[in-house]
Amino acid sequence: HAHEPIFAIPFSPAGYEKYGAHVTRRRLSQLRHLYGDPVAVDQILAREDPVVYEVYEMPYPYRETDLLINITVLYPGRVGGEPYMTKGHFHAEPDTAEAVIGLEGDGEMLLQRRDGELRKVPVSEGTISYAGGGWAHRVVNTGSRPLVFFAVSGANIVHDYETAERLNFS
Ligand code: M6P
Ligand code: ZN
Repeated sequence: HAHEPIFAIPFSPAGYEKYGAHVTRRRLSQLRHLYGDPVAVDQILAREDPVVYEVYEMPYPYRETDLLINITVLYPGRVGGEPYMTKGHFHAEPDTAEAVIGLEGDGEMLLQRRDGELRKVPVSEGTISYAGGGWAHRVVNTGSRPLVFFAVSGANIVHDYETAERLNFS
């Protein structure tokens, strides 16, 4: 059955890429609303449009009973006083959990519930962090090296960026 994938690939962005991963590159110009200092954003964009993070994902026709597995490389950098971060999202419909395993580097996952409650857990080489359903999650690179992490969730998720953007992990 073509829709029931079996594979074993190296546990790294390069391994994913070698086996045909789809790579999504997020540049600062697409992420400017995440940062509190618009002048700092414009100063950087006047020179260059840096890649802030890349998500490597195997291009399967996922069914909702599959597992979504991706590797993200979140580069080190700052915008004003704030470190590079992912957009962050809720899993809507249904609220599925996600586990994140740190492979390289140092950072944190910010979690926020719809009622506003905010938490923070480490995402570093050798940690496994777990976001139960109902917690929006954003990863922040607090270190000076790329933060590389593996994430796994049910493939039934729908990314809700709007609600997370409204609450903004603040
Ligand atoms: C993690 C997971 C992925 C997500 C990625 C980038 O790897 O949560 O599902 O795609 O981070 O984060 P975002 O989708 O919020 O930009
Ligand atoms: Zn997620």
